[in-house]
Amino acid sequence: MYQPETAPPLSTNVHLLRWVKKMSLLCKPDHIHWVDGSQSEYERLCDEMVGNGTMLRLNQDLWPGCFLARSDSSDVARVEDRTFICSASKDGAGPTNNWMNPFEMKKKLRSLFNGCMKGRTMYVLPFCMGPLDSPMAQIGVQLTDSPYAVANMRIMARIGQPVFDLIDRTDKRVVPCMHTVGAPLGPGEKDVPWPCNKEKYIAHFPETREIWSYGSGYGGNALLGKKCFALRIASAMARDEGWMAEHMLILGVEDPHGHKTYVAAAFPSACGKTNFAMLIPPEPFAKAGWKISTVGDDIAWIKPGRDGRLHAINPEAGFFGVAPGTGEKTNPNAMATLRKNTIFTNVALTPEGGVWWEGMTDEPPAECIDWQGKPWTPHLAKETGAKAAHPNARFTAPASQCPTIDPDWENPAGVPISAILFGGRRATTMPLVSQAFNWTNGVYAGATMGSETTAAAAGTIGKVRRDPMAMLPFCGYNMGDYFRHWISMQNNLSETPRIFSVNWFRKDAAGRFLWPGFGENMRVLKWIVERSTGNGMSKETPIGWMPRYEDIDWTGMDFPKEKFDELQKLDRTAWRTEVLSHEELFLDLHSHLPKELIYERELLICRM
Ligand code: SAT
Ligand code: MN
Repeated sequence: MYQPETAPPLSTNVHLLRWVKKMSLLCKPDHIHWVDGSQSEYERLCDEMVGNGTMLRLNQDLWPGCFLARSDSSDVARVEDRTFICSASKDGAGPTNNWMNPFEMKKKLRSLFNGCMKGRTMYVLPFCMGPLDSPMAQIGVQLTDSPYAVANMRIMARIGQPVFDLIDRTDKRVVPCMHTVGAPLGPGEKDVPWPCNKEKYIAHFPETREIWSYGSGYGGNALLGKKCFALRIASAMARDEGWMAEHMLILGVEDPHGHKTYVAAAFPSACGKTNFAMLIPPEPFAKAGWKISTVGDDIAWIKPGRDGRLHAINPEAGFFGVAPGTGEKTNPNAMATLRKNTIFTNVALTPEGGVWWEGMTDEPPAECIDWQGKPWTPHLAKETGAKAAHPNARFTAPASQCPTIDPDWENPAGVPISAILFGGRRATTMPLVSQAFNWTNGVYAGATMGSETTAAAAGTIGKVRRDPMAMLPFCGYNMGDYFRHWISMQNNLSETPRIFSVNWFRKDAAGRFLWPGFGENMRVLKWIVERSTGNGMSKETPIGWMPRYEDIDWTGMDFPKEKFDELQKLDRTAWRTEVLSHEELFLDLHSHLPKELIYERELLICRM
């Protein structure tokens, strides 16, 4: 008779106990471990992973509490073509999602999960998205055979005994999350450092609020609280309950009078959300008293408050940031955040037992071990183009370690949002900044957002695709209904945030970036805050309100007007193509598209 070895459960909830029993009979792990979330448990898990080669302990004098994990070279990013929204009807998932009939998918998964944890430990990992005491928080329990996922989730979410207690004490609904790397071990079989399976399924059941993930141990495929729960499942919950789950950072802007304005911004994966959330104002701004604080860098849950405004929490407790490109010059706050207690994945290892990645320092180390464990030198890089770190290499670091973390980042009521930004990575067409005429016009801007693809997802890089609200890979239901939900949010508000489009990535004819970005984005942010609080100047254009040259604070920066004009230029030929590609998205979504957006498009064409 199959009988896993198990310590006493840490919860008394009968539904939970029954489910864990049922799932263990399916997955057949050798052991069951109830995760208490303690430091000693974390250390034991890390020791075990160091023991079997999943992680390396970094030089503890240089990188206290830090580890390096190297994934299998086939398991390095989210797999969008293996991600499924299994709603009852195909129409419910809509044309932008992969769909499979939920019964068929369950059947498939039940056969894949049968015995999938043999020779391994099944961790019962309770997690809370959002501060434990927040009415906006949501609970999940992830059953996983990946200790790496458990360790990362401990940084990314509130986990362990306090969450079991919450489950026992309240009747809050729990989202069941099944996860396996899909690599059972035969008796006596030796494990590999990064077990995973060629076959992958990241399946979501929005009606029954379930997640099943098979075959991958990486990032959003495996840390199920993040994209799977906090975006795909939560977006469906939010639609039903009148709130919003968005792929947005949240930051605070404090002006020299001490007045604080909170801004949420949607950018696709690997387009600089973390850098923007931790922005350091240019010297003259800092001197004058402008301060930026960080609430979150990836996900925002937003809800109308009793005051008729939108309030947002960050459901996460850590940052799962892109390492390459992060350095003292580009993001010193992120560098300070990841100095200790951080798990690095797929970065390079230096001879002193530290980490390195492209863009961390100007000078690469003379030699290091690359993300796949092979020797790497700058010379080799020059000859073969080999990267020391994988382009989607990540750091998992506690948000509490961020020097600019906002004092209200764990406020259970969230922070009030005054402005929403939509931004893509676009070499052409899109200006540095413009403001939508009103809420519906802003929803149109977000809905038609485009961006060049990045290494955050497996597949082609650098191709412009429509990525509505940066939610294309993360919306758990029909995108047309999602737009309708956005428009209807206005009905429950007495004051809507102002909506802006930004693009830090426009290039000139020679392919050079027109805008330096990073700290200088503060100048754009200042204009945005002024516009949102009612006293900023601008001019009207066919695509929205735009700052004139003199409306931007150029103190301490030599940026000629001609260059600004090029950056803000409305190229009519390019916009013609742009509007046609809006049409393509709209054709795909036609049966669910709100009328408002069709009218917005007509108006835009008339203005052009
Ligand atoms: O791997 S994740 O999905 O968590 C990161 C991202 O793509 O934004
Ligand atoms: Mn993201």
